[in-house]
Amino acid sequence: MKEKLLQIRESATEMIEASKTLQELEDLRIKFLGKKGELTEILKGMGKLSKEERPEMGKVSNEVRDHIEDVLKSKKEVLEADALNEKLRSEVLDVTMPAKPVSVGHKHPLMKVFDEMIDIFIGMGYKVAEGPEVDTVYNVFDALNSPEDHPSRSTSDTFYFNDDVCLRTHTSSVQIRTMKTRKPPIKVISPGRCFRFDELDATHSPMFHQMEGLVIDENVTMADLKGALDQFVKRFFGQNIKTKFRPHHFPFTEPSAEVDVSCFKCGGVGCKVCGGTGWIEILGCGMVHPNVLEECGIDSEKYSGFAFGMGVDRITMLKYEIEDIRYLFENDMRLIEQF
Ligand code: 2U9
Repeated sequence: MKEKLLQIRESATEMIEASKTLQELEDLRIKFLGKKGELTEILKGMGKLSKEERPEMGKVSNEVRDHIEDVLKSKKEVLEADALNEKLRSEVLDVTMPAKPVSVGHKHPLMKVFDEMIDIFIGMGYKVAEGPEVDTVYNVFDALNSPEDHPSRSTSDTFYFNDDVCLRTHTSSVQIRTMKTRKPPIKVISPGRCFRFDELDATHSPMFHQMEGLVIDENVTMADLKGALDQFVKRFFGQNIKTKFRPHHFPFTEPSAEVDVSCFKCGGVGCKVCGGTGWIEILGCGMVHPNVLEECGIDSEKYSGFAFGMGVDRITMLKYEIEDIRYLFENDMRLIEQF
């Protein structure tokens, strides 16, 4: 029995020393010290020994078990230390390595133009007014002095939810809401999305973007309107840009005008951007119609005002020479990243 114990001690020591992983070590612990382990099996035979042999064999078997446990423990410490060193080596972080580029994204050209316009008008003392894209027919048409039979009211031009509610066709509805909730002086711009029943093609989209402005105070004149818009144009397109006011008609303004700017691409000589005319139509404007003032509870004898409106998609396409409005809505990064 003693020879067997010593033979187990030797083979266990060899196999433990040769083990490479913690699992191998655990398997060897079970092989030798487990319930059905080789040492445990030997110890089960102790009962067959004579009374004289038992103390000696018991001492030897305890020494063998203690030795195997010691060898297992120290080997386990070695393997754990190796595993930790390997983990630390594999996870080493070289802080001098260049950082992975983080793609930050890119502002859409429409939003760049909106931000530029808003900055200019805020710099001129305007506040930004916002309102719902779904609004009442009253706010979109009636309060703006729009005749009942005006073509813009037809279902072929406007998206209706019912007879009284539609998608706004301009942000003028926001100006109406502002005039009904604030007392003059009023000096606001209303940027936002608008909707018209148009077929999508290179120059039309059922959803488009507008920037409107409204100034209401005492003694506001057409000179104030011309001065304000000339300043906006010079700050947006360049100080050398000229403006031309052409008489026009809108139901909500009287007198009304359309404003052309000298071509910012060719300086007025004539090119593809301005269609060879040297001038580009940019916006519409006029003095707020007295009916609109009165409809909003503003005394048209005491107050006057001007308003203007421009299509931001069109201006963005002109500024960046984008030939098809649909490019603005496809979110193709090859376009967006160019500006
Ligand atoms: C109120 C009173 C008057 C806003 C105005 C225009 C002229 C104009 C168009 C430009 C291109 C719409 O996007 S577009 O198709 N707009 O020409 N808009 S005056 O007049 C107002 C607005 C609100 C209370």
